[in-house]
This record gives sequence, C-alpha cells and structure tokens, in this order.
Amino acid sequence: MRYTKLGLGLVSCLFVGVGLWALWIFSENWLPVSYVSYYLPCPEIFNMKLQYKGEKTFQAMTQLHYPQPKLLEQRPTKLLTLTPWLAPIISEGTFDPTLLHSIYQPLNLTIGLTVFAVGRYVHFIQHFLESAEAFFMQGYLVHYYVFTDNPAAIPRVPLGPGRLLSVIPILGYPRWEEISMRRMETISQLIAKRAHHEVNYLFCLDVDMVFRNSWGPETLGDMVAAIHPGYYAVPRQQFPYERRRVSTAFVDDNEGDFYYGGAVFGGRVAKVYEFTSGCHMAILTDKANGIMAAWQEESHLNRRFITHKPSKVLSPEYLWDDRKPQPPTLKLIRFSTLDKETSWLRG
Ligand code: 5GW
Ligand code: MN
Repeated sequence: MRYTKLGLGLVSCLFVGVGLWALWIFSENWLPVSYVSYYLPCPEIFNMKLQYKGEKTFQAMTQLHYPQPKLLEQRPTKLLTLTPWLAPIISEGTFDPTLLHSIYQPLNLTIGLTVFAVGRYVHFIQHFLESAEAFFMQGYLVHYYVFTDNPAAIPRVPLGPGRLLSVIPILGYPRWEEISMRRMETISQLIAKRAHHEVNYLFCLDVDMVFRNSWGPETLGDMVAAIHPGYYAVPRQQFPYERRRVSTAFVDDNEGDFYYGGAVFGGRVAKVYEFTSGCHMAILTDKANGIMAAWQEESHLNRRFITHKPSKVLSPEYLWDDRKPQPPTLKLIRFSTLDKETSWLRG
C-alpha cells in the first residue's frame, strides 16, 4: 500500500515536471525578454554532436569510385593549397565534389547563412537569394537569416525543398559604420538565441554579392576565412590593417598571413559564436577608447584571424569582385561583389 502511494507520488512528480518543462519550452519564444545569457558560452553548443545516419555513408563510400590520390603527382592548381599552420586553401581542382558530397550528405547537416539588408541594401536581397538558391549548398538543408530594418521589402524568393528563410527585424542605424559594426554583435546574439540549435554550420556574408558557381561542402570547417580579392598578391606590410596601436585591431608590419575579406566568414556554429562575440568585445573596447578601426569589422576580423587561425581558407574564387578582370590562376568565380552603380540601375 505504501509502495503504491510512493509510486503515485513519483509519477505525479514526473507529470508536473514534464508539464512545467513543456510550458517553458512553449512560452520561451513568446517572452518579451530573452533569458539566454548570450555573453556566456552556451553549454548546448558544446554538447552538439554530428552523427552519421547508420551505415549509409560507409556503403556510399565503398561503392564510390574516384581517382586514386597520388603523393608524387603535380600540384592540381597553381595556387598554394596549404597554409604554414596546415589549413587547406580551397580552390577548384583541390577537391573532388562527388566524393565530398558522399561524405557530407549522410550527416544531414543544416547550414545557416546570415545576411544584412538594411536601408538601401534591401535592393540586393532578391538577386542574392535567387543566386544562393541556384548555387549555395545544393542538396543540403539551408536556413537563411535575413536581418533588415524593412521586413515588408524582403521579396518572397521561392525556396527549394529543405531550405527556409527567417526575416529578423533590426533597427536601422543612421551611420553606415554603425550598421556594419553591429553585425558581429547581432550574429553572436542570433547564435545564442536560436541558431545554435537550428544549424550546424553558419556562414556570414555580404548582401551586395551574387553566387555564380557552386559553393558546397568543401567550404565547411571549424572556422573559415576567405582571401580578399584585392590583396592576394600584396606583401603583408601593404595590407590595409589597422596600424594605430591604440586600437585593439592593431597589426604590426611583420604580422599577418593573408588579408581576409569581411564579406565572407563562417564555420561550426559554436566557433562562429566565439569569433563574433570576440570581435564584438574588441569593437566595444575601441568604442570606449573613442577609436574606429580603419576598415571597421574587417579590421577586427583580420586581427582575430592572426591569433585564432582559420582551420580552412577559401581562395578568392569564393570572394571575388566583378570590377576586377579574372586572372588565369582563378579557374572559377563562385561568389562575387556586384558593381553597385550598375546593379542599382538594373534593380
Ligand atoms: C551603406 C553605406 C556604406 C557602407 C555600408 C552600408 C550598408 C551596409 C547599408 O546601408 N546597409 C547594409 O545592409 N549594409 C550591410 O553591410 C550589407 O549586408 C553589406 O553587404 C554589408 C557591408 O557593407 P558594404 O557591402 O557596403 O561594404 P564593402 O566593404 O563590401 O563595400
Ligand atoms: Mn560588400
């Protein structure tokens, strides 16, 4: 008799517990304030695991035929393929897209993409999204996060299966430096609030750009940077780093690997959280000292990548500029800046 009572007690405790938990999960998204302490590392992020779905990968791999890698073979590209800290530099010819697809597809990954369309820049979003639908992570689950001060102006671009878009309202700032400087803060808050359980990897891209060729799983890595198209053949002393010592983005003449573009970075969502919140802290410190880095967040991004090396580097194929002629060493252009003047005429 006593045992039955104890059992009943336990069961009702369980029910109440589950009920309260469900209520919390349900109401969490509707609360006016967020209780996520986004300035602290999120334990959930670090507990996430990528899992192979059963034996599918193994089967796919054993059935797949691809050319044997040869140690003594000539270089597949004229570009450098490895950094001195052993991060691969990705360009056409360095990877086998079919093999990579068979490895990454069974992981059932979701790839996030953040993009800002504030003020006049909403004009760019349609072309950006349409080209992303054609070339960005084809065959994978994709979640676009579009930050804008004008949600009504975001066009309904038809999305492929497994792809979704969240429009996230933000304030428009009167000064353009502020818009671009707020990106690090906004992205880190997005990750803490929701993206850490919605995506595995996250790319953060400029909106005044367009995809022209495939951008696939070869770009996935812990922390990914892209070499800026304007400085890949320039000595480091001439990189447009922040050179004033009072700034936290300061880089000395004898430091620096590549000059990376602020228009493309990404990685595992937890790493992107650390990266963006780290940059945000540095930006806040500069602000408190009354200084704005030479190229705003691009300067901070470059400073951070010197001490926190990217695990994968994308060649300028992944960050090009249409106003430059395509050099013969660059076989493909995958993602490129639009000429702002002409694109507005067209838009
Ligand atoms: C507007 C004027 C000057 C600088 C930035 C802006 C601006 C940037 C804006 O009004 N609205 C906006 O959404 N942005 C976002 O910041 C866009 O996503 C844009 O791609 C990104 C970086 O600004 P860009 O593209 O003008 O910077 P650059 O270095 O590529 O020329
Ligand atoms: Mn841009």
